[in-house]
Amino acid sequence: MGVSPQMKGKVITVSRHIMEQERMHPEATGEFSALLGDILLAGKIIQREVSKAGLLDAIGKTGQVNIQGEEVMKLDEFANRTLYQALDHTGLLCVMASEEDESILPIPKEYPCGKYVLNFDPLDGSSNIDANVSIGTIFSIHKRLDPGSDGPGTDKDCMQPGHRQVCAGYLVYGSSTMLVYTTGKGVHGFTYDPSVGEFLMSHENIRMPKRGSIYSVNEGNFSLWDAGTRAYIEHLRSEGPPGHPYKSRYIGSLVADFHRTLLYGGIFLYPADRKSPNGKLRLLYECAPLAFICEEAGGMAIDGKRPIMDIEPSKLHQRSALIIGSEDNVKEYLAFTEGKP
Ligand code: AFP
Repeated sequence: MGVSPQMKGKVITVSRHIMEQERMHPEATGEFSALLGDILLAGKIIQREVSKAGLLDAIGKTGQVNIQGEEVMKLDEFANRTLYQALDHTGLLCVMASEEDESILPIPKEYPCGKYVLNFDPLDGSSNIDANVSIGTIFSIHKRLDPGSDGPGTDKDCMQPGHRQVCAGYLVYGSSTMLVYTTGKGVHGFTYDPSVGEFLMSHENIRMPKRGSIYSVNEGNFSLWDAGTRAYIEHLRSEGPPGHPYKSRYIGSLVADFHRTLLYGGIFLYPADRKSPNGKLRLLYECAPLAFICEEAGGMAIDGKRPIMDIEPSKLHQRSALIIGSEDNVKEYLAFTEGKP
C-alpha cells in the first residue's frame, strides 16, 4: 500500500478521485460519480444511526423474519429504506435488489430509469449490533443488460455474474467508518472524517499480501464440513508457516472479517456444509462484490471449486460457499480439497 496521499499534503475526496480517473475516459458522463455520491450519502446516514444505536431505542428485534429466515433488526430496515430512498429518484438506476427484500426493487413510476443496476446488503453482520461489533453495507453495480432501454430493469439485470460488475464496494462501520471500493482500477480506501462530512482517501491502491497467517472460519461447523476442508483447517491448526503458527480470527460479520483479510492477508472461509449444502452467504449481495474487490487487490475468491466471479446466478437470493483471501492461502485450500496437499 502506498503512503497515504494526505501525508503528501493532498486531501482526496471520493468525488475528486473518481473525477481524476474519469479524466482518462473522455466518454465518461459523470453519472457514475453521482451514483457513488448518493450511495455515500446513504452510508453517512446509516453510520450516524449505527453510532447512536446504543443510545436510542434503535436496537432490538422487530420480531419479523426476512426471506432468508433471519430475524430482522430495526437498523436493517432503516439501512434498507435509506439506501433505496437515496437512490430511487436519481435517474441513474433502472432497478435495485436488496438482501432484505424478496423481489427486485423497481424505480417508482414518477422517476426516470437510468443505465445502472444496484444490488446491496444494507447492513451485513447485523446480528452483532448489540455487541458493538463492526458491521457494514456491501454494494455491487452493474450496467443494465439492454443499453438502449430506458424502461424499468428486470430480475435478469440484477442477476448478472460477478465479472460483469462495474463497481463493488463496502462501508464498514467500526472504530472509524470506511469506504473501500473498486471500479476495476485498483482498490481504494477512504476514511470518513465527521468534522468535514467527507470520506477522505486513506488507503491508496490496497494490495492483499500474497500469503497471510490469519485464518477466519466458524469452527463450530467443523463436523459439518467435507473431509478436505477439515484436513485443511487441521493443517492450519497444527502446522502454520515455520516459526509462525496461524492465528484464528472470526468476528461473524463478513465485512469486518473481509476487511481484515484484505489488509493483513490470510483466508476467510464460509464453506458449504451439511447444514447449508450451497453455502450460507449470498452470491449477489456478499460473495460477488467482495470477490471483485479481492481479485482487484491481488487475492482469490472461489466457491470451493470455481471462481466466484464466473458464477452465473440463477436466483436473486442464491447462496454460495465462499473461500476468499490471499492467493497462496486459497491455492493451498484448493490443494487440500482436491486431495493434493
Ligand atoms: P447477520 O447479518 O445475520 O449477522 O449474518 C452475518 C453473515 O451473513 C455474515 O456477515 C457472516 O460472515 C456470517 O453471516 C456469519 O455466519 P455464522 O454466524 O453462521 O458464522
